[in-house]
Amino acid sequence: MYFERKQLNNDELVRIYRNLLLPRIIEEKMLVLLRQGRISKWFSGIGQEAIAVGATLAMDREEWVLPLHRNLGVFTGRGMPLSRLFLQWQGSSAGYSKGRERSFHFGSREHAICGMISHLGPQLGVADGIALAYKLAKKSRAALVFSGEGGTSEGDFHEALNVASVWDLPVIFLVENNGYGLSTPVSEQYRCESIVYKAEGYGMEGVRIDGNNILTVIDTLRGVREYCIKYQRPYLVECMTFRMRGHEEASGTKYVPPELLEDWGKKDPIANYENWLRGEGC
Ligand SMILES: Cc1ncc(C[n+]2csc(CCOP(=O)(O)OP(=O)(O)O)c2C)c(N)n1
Ligand SMILES: [Mg+2]
Repeated sequence: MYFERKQLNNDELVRIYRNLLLPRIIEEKMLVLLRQGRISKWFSGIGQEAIAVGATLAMDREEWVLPLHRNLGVFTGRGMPLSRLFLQWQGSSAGYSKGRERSFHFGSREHAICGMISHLGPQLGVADGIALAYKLAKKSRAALVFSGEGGTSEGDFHEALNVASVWDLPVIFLVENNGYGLSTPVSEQYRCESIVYKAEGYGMEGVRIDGNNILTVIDTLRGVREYCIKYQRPYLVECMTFRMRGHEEASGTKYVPPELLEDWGKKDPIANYENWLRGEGC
């Protein structure tokens, strides 16, 4: 994996590393709590952390982000207190959704995070609405919304891209392409070579990047954000990665060819960045 530090100094590189590591450490704790029966469900983002963390770091702190079920790095990236996050996952009334749910279906106005509902797709249109509000108020802001590659087969995805393009909305559609939507591999999900082509179909710019390279994600999203604000246009970013664990912890990975897990294991976003940082003397 090739890292380019560009204008980043050592302190900034280390700050990025801490941000990248935090969701991994939390997840490792959650997997223990799950086996102890202290939480009931967990969607793992292990191996995909560079996307949520990098994209969140690239946005302005006040800009709305609309994450999904694997994007713990958005919540930690916005500095949500860990005590309340842990209460949330344990279904406590002191959690963000007041004990009504124990997973990732929650947000926080204070942190400009718009919580998802369980259905895949609706938040894409909500992001259009947020971007429209920014545009009407002439604010130099963009909205960032996540989708899995599976979610791009939903009707909502196509409607949201089309409206964003026709109405010139400053919204970033970030597609996390992790190879599987539940047990459905990409080859059975769609037949275009890249999801960027779906953006082109709606007259929108797009780019495919290595989603496991934290510096690539940050640099790309910073540039894309500036583009969306300056030109008042939407943009699609397809981040290539892999789902290293089951869809959720109860479902396993029996249907995933082991060699894929082995290959992608070598592309781990944290191990690779850490090795590079050591070489840089950070
Ligand atoms: C409209 C809708 N259909 C099906 C589901 C059930 N479901 C939840 S997550 C998921 C897989 C989504 O795959 P993808 O979009 O690739 O995201 P990933 O889980 O890989 O991050 C499915 C089928 C749902 N929540 N909503
Ligand atoms: Mg997927």
